[in-house]
Amino acid sequence: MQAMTRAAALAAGMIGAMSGASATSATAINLDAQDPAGVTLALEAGSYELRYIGRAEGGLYDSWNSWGFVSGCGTTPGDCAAGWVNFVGIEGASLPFTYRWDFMRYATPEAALDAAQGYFNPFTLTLASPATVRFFVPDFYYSDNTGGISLSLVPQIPEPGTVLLMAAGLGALALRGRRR
Ligand SMILES: [Ca+2]
Repeated sequence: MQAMTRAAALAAGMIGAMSGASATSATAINLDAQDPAGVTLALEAGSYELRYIGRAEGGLYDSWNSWGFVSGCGTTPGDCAAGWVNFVGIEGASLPFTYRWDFMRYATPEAALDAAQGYFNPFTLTLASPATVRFFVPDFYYSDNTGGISLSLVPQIPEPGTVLLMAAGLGALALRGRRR
């Protein structure tokens, strides 16, 4: 019984340690919808928290429009024939995903951003090794585009104390396993 309690406490401690990862400085990624190149970042191995940020959060853009106009909107938000989208491409070796988009076309840039923030914020990019990652607006014809996409990228770096605590926890678990 005592062993069970200790194991439970250990597990709780480790979970607490993992969620205690501290956020360091944020990088703003602003993607002009008329620029096919986008933004390329050389990132270290580790986890990064990504968020859609609009103009209200310090970004340059709320969302982008691949047609330069809005048309054919019905009664449901996002069901326009042409409109504002929250589509962003994320390209690199061994990435867990290659884009984010809710597949909708909205009547306003704010509506497309609101939807993206509701669906996706925050999302995590985990790199097993250092990687070059390109963020871009995916399209075929860029000259008719308006707006863009703004993201914030924050590396999730465990504090030194957290790393020690996790190492101690894993060591204790390993010992327990060996004694069985
Ligand atoms: Ca276009």
